[in-house]
Amino acid sequence: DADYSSNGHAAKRPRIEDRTDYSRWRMRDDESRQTWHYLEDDEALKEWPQSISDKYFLGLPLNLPDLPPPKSPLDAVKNGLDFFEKLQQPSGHWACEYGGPMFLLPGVVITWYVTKTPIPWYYATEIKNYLFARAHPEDGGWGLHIEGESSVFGTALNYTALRLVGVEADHPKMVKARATLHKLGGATHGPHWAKFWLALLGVMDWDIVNPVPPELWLLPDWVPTAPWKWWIHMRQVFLAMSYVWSKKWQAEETDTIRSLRKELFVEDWEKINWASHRNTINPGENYHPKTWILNSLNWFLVNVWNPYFRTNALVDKAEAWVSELIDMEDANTDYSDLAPVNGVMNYIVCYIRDGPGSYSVRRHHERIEELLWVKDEGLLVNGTNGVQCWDTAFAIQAVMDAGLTEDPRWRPMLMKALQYLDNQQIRENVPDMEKCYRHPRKGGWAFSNKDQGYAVSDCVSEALKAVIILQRTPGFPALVDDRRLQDAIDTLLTYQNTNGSCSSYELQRAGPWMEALNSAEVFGRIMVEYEYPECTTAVVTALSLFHKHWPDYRAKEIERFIDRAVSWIKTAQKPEGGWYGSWGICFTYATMFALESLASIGETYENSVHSRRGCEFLLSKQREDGGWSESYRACETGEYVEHPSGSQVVMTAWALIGLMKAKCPKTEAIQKGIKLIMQRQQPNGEWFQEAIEGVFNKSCMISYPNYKFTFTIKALGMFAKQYPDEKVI
Ligand code: LAN
Repeated sequence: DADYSSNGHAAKRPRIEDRTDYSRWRMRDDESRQTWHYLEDDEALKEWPQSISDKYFLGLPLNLPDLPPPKSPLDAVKNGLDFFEKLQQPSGHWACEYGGPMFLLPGVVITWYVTKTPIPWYYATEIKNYLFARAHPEDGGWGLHIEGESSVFGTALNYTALRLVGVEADHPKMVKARATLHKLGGATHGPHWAKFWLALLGVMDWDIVNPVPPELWLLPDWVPTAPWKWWIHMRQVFLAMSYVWSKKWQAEETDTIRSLRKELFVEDWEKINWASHRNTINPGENYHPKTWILNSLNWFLVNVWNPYFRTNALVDKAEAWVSELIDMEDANTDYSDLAPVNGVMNYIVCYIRDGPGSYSVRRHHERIEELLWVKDEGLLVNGTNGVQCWDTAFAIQAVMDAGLTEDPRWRPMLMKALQYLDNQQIRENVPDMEKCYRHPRKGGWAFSNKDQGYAVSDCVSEALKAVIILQRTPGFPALVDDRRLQDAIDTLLTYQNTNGSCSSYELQRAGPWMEALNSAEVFGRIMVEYEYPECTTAVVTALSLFHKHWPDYRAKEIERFIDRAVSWIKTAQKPEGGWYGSWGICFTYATMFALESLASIGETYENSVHSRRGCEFLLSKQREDGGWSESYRACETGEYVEHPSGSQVVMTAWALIGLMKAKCPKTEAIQKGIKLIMQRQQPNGEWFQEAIEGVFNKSCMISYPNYKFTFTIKALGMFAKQYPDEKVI
């Protein structure tokens, strides 16, 4: 084979077909570890039939009967639940695709390639199909996320991924993508992370990569810029990246790599002055330009530090400490790691350090399987190892909001969901948590599952609410006992920043000035924890609910926490009346939460200016057809922007929930929105996927496919409860 190098490169180019046989794919739910399997053997097909949810994820026909047409919002809720129930997994959680970002799949493919991991033909085939399906319809390139414009980051990396899985350079779609890449300046115009991946692959020289010195981890903890104070995603990515950068490690050269050197650049590869392109970037994707401070620091590192001060002894010491922190991250997550970026980079570190065949490499390999997702368009890489605890908590709460938790019809589904959350509670803090700078997590829940094991303020809160709601419903056992609920509260109480707000994984450890060191170029607000109305509200409502049922446990602290948190929410309101959202798009999402926070202390439309202004803001954005449709652009610009494709059910549900929480008296407006959600429901109870719902780091969008069930059902259910006499058909 042409791609076998002289000494036998194992990453032999996989066979690549038109498509796989979709009736052969299955998703296994092993206590919420989700892996996709392609059954090539006909016997296995019989033993392991495709489930309805498999078919749904794959876009195969479900042939479900039509349900009785809803006569009221509550009927619509029941039809919705009827469908959604079918997607529940054996372990009790809900699964889904978690795509959107377009820089994760190339990371996985490059990691497989440089570690000489064979890529099965059915992966290769469906990766090709996914990337072709997601190429920009006009220019054939790829952007930062599925709805974004083509960029060098997206195009250079996804083009590379396609070549590594075996697509030929002269394929018409590749020719088109290459033309777009060249028009954008070629791979030299990519951001830092693109340069890192391509240097690792040996398509670029390491001189083009701005420094990622592991020595930074040797700074004493009191230094204001010490990496332990960074947002956890940044510091974990930086950690693994710094090890690889320090080693200047490169993959073994192959024909494909040699060929990529000709394909990805506008200039002659041999003539490129790599160092001169360290700061070159396509202006269209320079979302957060590097500051003069960072540029000066980089200059200093390259010209003074590296040649004169970076002694071998120092490098060894830094690499050893970084390596130890990586081991702690791997151990604390059993190699799942925080997210797919540091996950694959830790994999590479283990490969370089421990060698092929080592336990760490094999375990990383297994864990990567949990990131892959197969859908009608092909195979993609999810943003996390799932959305299990998060979606399950919202599913339970939606049933509660509709007043259906006591209905025996939904008991088996809810029981399984409760058992799932019971199994997934994190029971202990990580060992040596101070040493590896981890926040307390005992009693908490992660966004995905316990294996990953990172408690997040709002994930703990939403799961805790769901558990309390069910355990206080007649007919449900108290699986999570009081002590464990108190553990969750103890952890939640550690999440308040000095100004009363809550962040995501940790407290704010440094101020936003740290953004001066943001070297990623394509993301904003990544260097430290910020204050989030979404997370703050989740914690407030969880504490209130707990306090109602256990009024004696740490009562004073809980009351003070809530007080300070809601005061902060008020200060975060924008002059237009809305709140900026960091994890969902955008003002609609955060305003829903903020209005709920206010309502939790009795502040609603009638008695609070904040609540009223929030409602008026939402009402001013309602469209003719009764729906809402904010665009992801709002996250980038900080201004409300309409989505060109019209009203969206998820966003409409968010706005309605906010209005109903605030007891907004404009019933007609609410009714109109409810009507839109009902009209969009299909005869089998489902809603179709519309525009992307979620966001992170201001510029990158991410899909939450289950929101079209959980939030629509919640909105309809709340309406049914608040206006029991309104029919709306
Ligand atoms: C997530 C997903 C969940 C999300 C919520 C719980 C919804 C939020 O309220 C708090 C933050 C959190 C946990 C979150 C943080 C950033 C994540 C992990 C993601 C958006 C999913 C993917 C993203 C991660 C950073 C992707 C990797 C990219 C890097 C820039 C490192």
